Amino acid sequence: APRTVTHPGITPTPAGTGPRKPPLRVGMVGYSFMGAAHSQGWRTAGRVFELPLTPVLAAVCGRDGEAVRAMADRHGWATTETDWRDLIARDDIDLVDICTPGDSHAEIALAALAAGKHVLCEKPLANTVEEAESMTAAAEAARARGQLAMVGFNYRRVPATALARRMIAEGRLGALRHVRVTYLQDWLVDPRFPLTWRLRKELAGSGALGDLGAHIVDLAQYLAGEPVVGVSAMTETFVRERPLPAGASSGLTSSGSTPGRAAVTVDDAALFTGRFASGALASFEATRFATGRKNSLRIELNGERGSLAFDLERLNELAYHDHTEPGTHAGFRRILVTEPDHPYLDAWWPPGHGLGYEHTFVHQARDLVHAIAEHREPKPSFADGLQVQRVLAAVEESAEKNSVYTPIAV
Ligand code: SOE
Repeated sequence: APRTVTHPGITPTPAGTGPRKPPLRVGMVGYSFMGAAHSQGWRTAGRVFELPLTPVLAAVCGRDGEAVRAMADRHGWATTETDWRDLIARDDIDLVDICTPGDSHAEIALAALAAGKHVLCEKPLANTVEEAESMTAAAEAARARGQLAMVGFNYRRVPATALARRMIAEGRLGALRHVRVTYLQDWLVDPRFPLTWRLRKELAGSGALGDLGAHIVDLAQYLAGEPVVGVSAMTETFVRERPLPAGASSGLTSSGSTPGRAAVTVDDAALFTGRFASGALASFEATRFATGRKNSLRIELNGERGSLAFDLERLNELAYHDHTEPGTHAGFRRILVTEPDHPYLDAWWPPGHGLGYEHTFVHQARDLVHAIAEHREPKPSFADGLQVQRVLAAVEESAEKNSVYTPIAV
């Protein structure tokens, strides 16, 4: 039987109105939480933004044929595959979008690049520095052949964080002194929560560190415009054994458990301090045990001319303190990041109408399409993902050595 399943009623309709642009035919591997988020991105980008290429939801791949077909129907993918090798072998796919757990990122990305595809890979880029190095080397070789690769750190694409980057690049903070960043969730507090893939080192690479820490390291480096060059860290696994899960899950939700139990092999929380190349100091906290904190990513940057602060739970706002103003009325003020001259916002709703989490994936698709059409390296590149991976590895090394300061090669 043919393994490619075409869906009656779903044709790979290019999104968007206006004159038809050449298609960018996307094949996505993985169809759970991130697969759904990326689907929204690919489906919507060409409907909102004027794009040079039209994303086409050509194929989605997952091992469970029935489940992946249901996902394809729901999200508008034209065909399904049950083996990613078949997806990559297809000559009607231009870009492979990897939304699987970290243990398969390197293998799929290397095969996709070798097959001539562009690649988008979810964060963290890989589970180890070695894998990230081989992916980066392959991406650089592929770039010479006109193929491009990007890693999916979507929080760079919140309009408020993109505006923060613009303001920092304009020099509004002056020399940076402090970066303070936390990413707090609480979905693991219950010790009965089962041992899903996110709690197994061989699948996820690490725990809160790779899942949440990767985001805040990338965001801090992106906003600061420079790398972290050394860290001093502590990690902890508070609940060391958990029940085995009853069925498949996105890793974040419990689909019930079995009587069996096994060891948790990743960290529940990671705390570290870091030093930037310029000498600015940073503190990082990533945890799945901060009761009451659901998806709380906060970053504050203090420079000699001013400060900026962002909170993902109020993502349409950016707080700004201009320290050059007279002290009598200086202080943090709230910028509502909903205006047409703010990043990404000219294409959305009339001024004042806010955006949410899913829009970051639309912006990610938009930015990647532009980079591909304009033959520019997309950011964050695999090299940026590798740099984050080096920080994560240094955190683990430092934590193992009782927080000894661990330098990072940049
Ligand atoms: C779970 O901790 C998670 O879904 C992460 O995997 C995502 O990268 C983050 O954006 C939200 O939280």
